[in-house]
Amino acid sequence: MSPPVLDGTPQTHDGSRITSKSPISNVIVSKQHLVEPKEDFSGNYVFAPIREWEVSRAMSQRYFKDLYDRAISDVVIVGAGSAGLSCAYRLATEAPHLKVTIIEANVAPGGGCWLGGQLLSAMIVRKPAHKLLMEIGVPFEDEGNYVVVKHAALFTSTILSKVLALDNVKMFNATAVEDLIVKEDHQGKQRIAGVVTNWTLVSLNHDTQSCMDPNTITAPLVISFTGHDGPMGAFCAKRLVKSGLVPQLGDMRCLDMSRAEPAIVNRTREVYPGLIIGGMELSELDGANRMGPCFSAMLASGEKAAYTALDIFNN
Ligand code: 48N
Repeated sequence: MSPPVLDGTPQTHDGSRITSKSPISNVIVSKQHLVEPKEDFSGNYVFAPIREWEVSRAMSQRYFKDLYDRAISDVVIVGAGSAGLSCAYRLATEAPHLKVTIIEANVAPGGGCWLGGQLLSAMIVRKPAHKLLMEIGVPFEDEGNYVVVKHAALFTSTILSKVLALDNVKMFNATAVEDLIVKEDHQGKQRIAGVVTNWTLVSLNHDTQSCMDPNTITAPLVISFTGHDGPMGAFCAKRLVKSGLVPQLGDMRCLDMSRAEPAIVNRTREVYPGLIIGGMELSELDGANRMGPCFSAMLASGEKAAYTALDIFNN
């Protein structure tokens, strides 16, 4: 066996060089020489060998295949907070044939649901919204009219793991929707037909660098849950107003937990042809009250939006 090449040239496991001209079979050779890794924690822990370019290719091959594949999606969900994730779970499980693509601006999906109110950890969910917790297996304390999840992150990490495990869901986090695609349908009526995207760090720096043009994802239906605060809160609602597609924002009203929660769930709807808005973003569009540290309406609004989308696709 020739000595390992130390000049950084990629090589197969048995030391022969790999160059960009190497036949793919050379690369596959390295897989056939799998080292049996030893889990010896006494100081002889051995990993199976890997090359840097294998890691790079393994990541980029999958990411760009997903980006290519999801350039045409069936549904784009904007925002992976509690409402967006509840919608993604319900829609993607009810309709496994639909290509559901989630666009989340933060590196960490979850929105405001990693904690309860005022950075306290417990999460309150009023019945009957707690049924989703039971379905996805989130334990809670039953307090009669409501339940308490001991840590909001337990809900968010659980639903995130369920959503990301679904074959028909792809999520692009650290990616922002920075505009909507608008098309005329066959009757000459305008409708939303997809989203305009960029990596979030680019979207937040358009005034530091010019001409960082965006990408697009085409879809017959967009469902937006971009929340009411944060750097891009209520994004799609504001975009509708700025582009003259709806007259004005209603602006979120003061806190009234009892009134706010049913209002947001019952009014989650297709606010413009091709665009459903739910969660706290809807409070900004409609002028609904806020509910504060109660997540019941987020879960139920997400599910309502999913069923609304299914009705649209089935009619
Ligand atoms: O958690 P949020 O902010 O939004 P919701 O509607 O899922 O849940 C709202 C809830 O957390 C509350 O605000 C509670 C109930 N409080 C009520 C009250 O009275 O204060 O998640 C929105 C997500 C975030 O992860 C953002 O990063 C993301 O949307 N986002 C975007 N993602 C992509 N492109 C964008 N333009 C964009 N804007 C926001």
